[in-house]
Amino acid sequence: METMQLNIKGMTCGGCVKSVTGVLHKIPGVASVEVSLEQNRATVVYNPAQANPAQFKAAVEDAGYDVV
Ligand SMILES: [Cu+2]
Repeated sequence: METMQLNIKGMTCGGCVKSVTGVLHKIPGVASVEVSLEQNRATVVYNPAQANPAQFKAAVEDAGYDVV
């Protein structure tokens, strides 16, 4: 397992945290997701054989947020 952090722009409330968490969790190979609204950050634990950071960025952007 590997851990990576995404800096996310555009989250304003608990609903945003939920949707970001949800889209990241849906990606096969993602083991855990922790999203901090205060820090504008998502911490993703994933299996690098199944998932890669480019997918995380795309999923968050598809949900309507920016990855910086
Ligand atoms: Cu929101």
